[in-house]
Amino acid sequence: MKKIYVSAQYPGEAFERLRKEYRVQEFLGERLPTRAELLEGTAGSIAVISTVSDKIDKEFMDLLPDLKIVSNCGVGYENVDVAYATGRGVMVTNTPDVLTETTADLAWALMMSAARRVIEADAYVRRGDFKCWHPSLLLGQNIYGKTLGIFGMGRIGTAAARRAAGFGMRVIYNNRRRNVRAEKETGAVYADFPELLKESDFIIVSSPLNDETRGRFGLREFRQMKPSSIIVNVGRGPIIKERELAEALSARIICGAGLDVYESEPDVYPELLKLKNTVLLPHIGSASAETRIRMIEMAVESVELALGGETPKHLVNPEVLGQVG
Ligand code: 8YV
Repeated sequence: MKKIYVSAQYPGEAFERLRKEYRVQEFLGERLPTRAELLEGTAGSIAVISTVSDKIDKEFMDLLPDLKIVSNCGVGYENVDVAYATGRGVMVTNTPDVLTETTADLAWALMMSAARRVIEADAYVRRGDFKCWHPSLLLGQNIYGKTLGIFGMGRIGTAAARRAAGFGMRVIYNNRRRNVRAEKETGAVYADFPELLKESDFIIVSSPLNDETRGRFGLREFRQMKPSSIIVNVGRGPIIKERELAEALSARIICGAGLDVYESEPDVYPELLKLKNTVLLPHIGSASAETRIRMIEMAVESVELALGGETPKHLVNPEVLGQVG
């Protein structure tokens, strides 16, 4: 039987159908494979279901002469050398849409937790410090009626913007290009980058990582933001310079931050861990049970289609089709 390698353990029954025709080798357990384990485990595979933590580069692909598809279980795929895959005739797919609303929910959870100091307040109660209510206790700031700035108005940014209607917020956004459909759907108004920084009370970063977005937020940008502002990142860690964010937060250049992603995961810049005005999560944007199951089902479907000689729905390198025999 031909081999399909899956680099993580997933909930649900997504592999049952595949097992009838292929040998499915999963990396089981609560961690991901090391580089050596990955290169060894994938040997002989014709398809790999990867996570965004697996580096799928030239070295990886050169070890797999029969590889037909890399089905990346995540919407982001910056971990895959797509150009090299295309040259090698390897299809690359991702799992968009199914995780959009789940990730937008988490952006809001981060924003609300940071604005209303939810994590600090929870710790306060658990420590046994709640002895007496006081009018100055743990004062946060309103979300209702404020200005939300979205950096990266793709699917997740649009879903986050849509939620703002219930909070009477004005929404502005910055994106590589105007997104007229999102404007119609959410009432968001395009702003240039300096305007986004200056006007927003909350900024949600939901863009992919690329040459234009890498390191886009640093001290220079934080200095242009309101001292009361809060920044949330559910996109990719390297869009924000973590060391400079920690500096801006401790000097109160901005008020707070909510991060789900980090510059060099799973490491977190140590100064951030010491700050009270940050909410730090371990990359759980799409981590609801329902969504994780839908993601892996979508990743499996791509493998089935590709190996069955059909075009997978979420092919990120359609140019490869001319080369696949
Ligand atoms: C995933 C993500 O949890 O989809 C993405 O790009 O960052 C997350 O939703 C994770 O990447 C799984 O591979």
